[in-house]
Amino acid sequence: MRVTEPVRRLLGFYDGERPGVKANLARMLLHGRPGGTGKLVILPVDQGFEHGPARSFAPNPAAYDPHYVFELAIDAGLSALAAPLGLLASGADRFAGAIPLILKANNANSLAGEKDEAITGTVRDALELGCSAIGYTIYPGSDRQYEMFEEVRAGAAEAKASGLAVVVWAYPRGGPLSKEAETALDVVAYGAHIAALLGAHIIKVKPPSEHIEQVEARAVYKAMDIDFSQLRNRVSHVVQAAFNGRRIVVFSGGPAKDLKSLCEEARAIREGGGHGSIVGRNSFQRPREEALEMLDRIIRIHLSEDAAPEGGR
Ligand code: FBP
Repeated sequence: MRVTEPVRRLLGFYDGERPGVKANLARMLLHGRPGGTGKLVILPVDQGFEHGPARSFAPNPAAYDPHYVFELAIDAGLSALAAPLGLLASGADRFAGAIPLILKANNANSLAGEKDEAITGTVRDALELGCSAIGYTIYPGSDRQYEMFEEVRAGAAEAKASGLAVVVWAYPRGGPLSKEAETALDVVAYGAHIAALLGAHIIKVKPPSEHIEQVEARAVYKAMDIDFSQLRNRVSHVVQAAFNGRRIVVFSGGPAKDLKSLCEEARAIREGGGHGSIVGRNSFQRPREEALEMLDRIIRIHLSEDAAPEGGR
């Protein structure tokens, strides 16, 4: 596919970045059904690591098979598949060239008390697997946040020097942050901004709630009369926090929800200027045909091909 204007514009935001990195960003931005529009729809499958196999795959046992998730991402026409080393390694050869890959290179597990991340993949692994990008989670606010920032800085520097794009899952949690605070608007925007400052090309966040956690931030939102009543306004605010839209921001799907809620969320992401969706559990926990239909709806929304209102299924 030719490099389209929306993709050229996005690549232009990464002033001074290495050509190899830009080529890999373009590879994802030009792939699949969203290809060329400046939007990304990505399948992340690291929940087996993060939450455990049964919690992740028992609702749709076919998804225990890594080849199933490769095929789901390919058949849905997605932009990329993001997963830890072992999962990618099990399909990277058979599906070589069929879908851009993002190596999720650090992982937590829910057997531990405080969530923390171990480095589980290297830049060399990503290159050997033919990945376009490497991805890291950060937990701003956690007791280990500063070490995590240093790990990501080091990993990102090596990735960029090797021509790989860098994706950061910006998930504030731990330390003094309550569950409610993890998705507070000011906290999500703060996490996205930290990810941008750490050098992320693509930033993944959870859709922000109306809650404002920090007292000091609450005063500013009030004084500046920032409208955060609707999800689309909150999405705009987070995109603004990511260098005023100069970094690609995608929003995660979260635990299982109905199609209507997913579509409403995708529409708010589009209206707020978000660059797309990264939907894991809601994709691979549904039976394949239902997942394909759901992903088709989400893609059509991001591509503004969703003229008819949702039927409420
Ligand atoms: P989901 O769409 O399943 O929420 O996937 C997005 C994701 O970021 C995964 O990559 C990750 O495993 C998971 O969310 C983490 O979720 P949580 O923060 O709730 O543990």
